[in-house]
Amino acid sequence: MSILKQLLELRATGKKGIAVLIDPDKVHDAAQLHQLADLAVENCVDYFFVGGSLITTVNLSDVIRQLRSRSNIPVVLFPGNAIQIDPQADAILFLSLISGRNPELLIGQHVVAAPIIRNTSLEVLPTGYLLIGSGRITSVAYVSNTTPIPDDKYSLAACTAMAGEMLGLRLMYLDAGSGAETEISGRMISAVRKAVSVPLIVGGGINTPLKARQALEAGADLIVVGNALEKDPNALTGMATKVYEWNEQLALKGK
Ligand code: 1GP
Repeated sequence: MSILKQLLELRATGKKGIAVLIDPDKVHDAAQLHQLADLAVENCVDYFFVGGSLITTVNLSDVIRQLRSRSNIPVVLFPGNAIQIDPQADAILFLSLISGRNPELLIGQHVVAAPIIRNTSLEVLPTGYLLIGSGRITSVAYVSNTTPIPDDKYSLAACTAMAGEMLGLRLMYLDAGSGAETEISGRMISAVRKAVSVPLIVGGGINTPLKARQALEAGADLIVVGNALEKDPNALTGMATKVYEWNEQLALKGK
């Protein structure tokens, strides 16, 4: 089944998913990656997202190869720019940074990337990417040269997502940025959830089981966890358990 179909199924059934974000710059050695991959398998993680706002190393390809050698979890590219394309991955988030007004990240990089992607078998996932303010300037806000939507401007985020859906984007990704001080509030997630029917991905600053649960309750279909695992890979279990419990409860209700 294509990844888009899997995400649409989450949306349609009310089930939830979890993705682990791996920033190649934060990978120090193969052992660290293997540990994370093994934990991801144990915790039934749905996807690996691989990428970063700025990658200064040349190990993207190697990271994907290592993940592949260790698990069957699909690898989805989460690129900060057009050079972060690797044909070994399963899919690519074809991100349009619709919360910003930087033409390079609305269409410019896409023009560069399109012919390269066309020559691969990567599944293309057209995704509206919305950066939400989180207290301090994150790397992604700085590198993308865009102003995040203020965290209390619910209607602005909702209308942005709505416009993205009308433009044909198939997924929405609400992101506070990696390592955000504050995760996206439940009120913000639910405002966007009500505004669009496409699957909703939420990430940035989710680092405890409680925050994971709150994002799910507010309407995230898929949560993304990265920074917390760079500090403590075992933190994955508590957050993945919330996703598992949600899906179990849903299955019980259906019986
Ligand atoms: C960042 O949404 C991802 O783009 C994940 O954020 O690294 O803070 O978990 P964290």
